[in-house]
Amino acid sequence: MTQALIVIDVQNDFCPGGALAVPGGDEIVAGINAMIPAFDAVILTQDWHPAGHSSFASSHPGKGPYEMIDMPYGPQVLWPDHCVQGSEGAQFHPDLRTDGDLIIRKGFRADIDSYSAFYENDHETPTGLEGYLRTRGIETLTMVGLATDFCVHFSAVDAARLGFQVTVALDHCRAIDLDGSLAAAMSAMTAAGVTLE
Ligand code: VGL
Ligand code: ZN
Repeated sequence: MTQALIVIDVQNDFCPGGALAVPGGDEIVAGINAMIPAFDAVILTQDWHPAGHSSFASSHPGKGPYEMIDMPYGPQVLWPDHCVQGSEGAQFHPDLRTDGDLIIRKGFRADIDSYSAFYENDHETPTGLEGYLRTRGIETLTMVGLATDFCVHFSAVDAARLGFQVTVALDHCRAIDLDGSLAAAMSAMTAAGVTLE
């Protein structure tokens, strides 16, 4: 059985001092590095937005970070500017092992956000990760990274719906926890058949 570790968005902007810092985001780096040798494949994702991205509050006059707006594809949280392509904030945490097999970048289209590693937030535009995993014969995924309630959550639910066997290693994740988003994410992952450990 080919087992893959999917390391979600362990980037400077999601760590303390970053633009969209997740509390304790940097605490998971050493543990993730230690997991890597046990896997047949290691895939990292990188949030990778153009300047002026539609998920940034700064792109919507009169709106502030963490407010909601309606996008053509549904409701969207507005974020501080983060993970701008090529910026220091978009780089992986400097201590993270990045010698994995594939780095998949997401959120690069100006008009649509992408939390999931599999589909953009319209839930229908694929990133290509499914095809990569299937053509390598990978059926079992362990997910770790940032943030538990956004990109890890949507990646895990999409992967389970696509038929992968998915475990989220919660000790190796940290959450934003906005208005109950962590509890909602845990319920959604459980309902989708994701193993939480
Ligand atoms: C993320 C908010 C905006 C994440 C990415 O990686 O969870 N959250 N962009
Ligand atoms: Zn983002």
